[in-house]
Amino acid sequence: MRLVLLGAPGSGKGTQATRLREHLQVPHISTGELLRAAVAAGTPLGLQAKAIMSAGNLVSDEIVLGMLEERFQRSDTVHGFILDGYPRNLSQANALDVLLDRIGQSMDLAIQLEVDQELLVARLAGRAQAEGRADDSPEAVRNRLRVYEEQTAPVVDHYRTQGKLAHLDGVGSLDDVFTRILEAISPYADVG
Ligand code: B4P
Repeated sequence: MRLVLLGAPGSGKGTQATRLREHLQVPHISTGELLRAAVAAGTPLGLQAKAIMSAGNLVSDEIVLGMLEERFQRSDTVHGFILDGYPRNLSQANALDVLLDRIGQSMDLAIQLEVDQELLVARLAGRAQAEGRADDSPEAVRNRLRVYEEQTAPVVDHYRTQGKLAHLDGVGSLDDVFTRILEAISPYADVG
């Protein structure tokens, strides 16, 4: 099945996508991870993205779409995928629809994980201590939450309008949230 995970930074997208990958046996495609890999490898794209990401801003639509198109060319995506961190704005949502249409596919479901702001900040502060990610500093987190509200929140309506949105409570244990996601995707279990 073809799934998009939506939610603010710290809402659990990456965390739950890792579990879903095992369950659905389809690849987990995280644009954040693809970008962090480019930064770590010091590629020209990575050098361009590094400062933008550290400040908590969005990398340009062209760069991210190019990366995604390249990833979709790999044969492991034919039976589906879990997209995490993309689309981040309406222009990316429209570009994704066009891209999928071109390869004869369409999204099955978008899952939105809802978590209140105070808890998001606490989760990201915890990760800052554990992993030291540059964009988990208090200042970058504040900016990422603002960017989410301004640019990414409208993407939720894009999928709601298409009748493809499942809005879920993202608060609770990892197992609780995972169970809610499994319930939401169960009608699509046979989608190849
Ligand atoms: P991402 O990598 O997408 O980072 P994120 O929004 O922080 O989400 P992530 O998946 O990592 O965290 P999660 O909520 O699972 O993006 C990073 C940056 O890359 C962006 O700011 C941007 O610069 C760039 N970028 C990425 N995609 C882009 C795009 N399409 N266009 C332009 N730029 C793009 O987890 C967070 C923490 O919460 C973890 O520590 C986890 O353990 C904890 N947690 C999760 N679930 C929990 C639960 N139920 N209870 C308690 N803790 C929980």
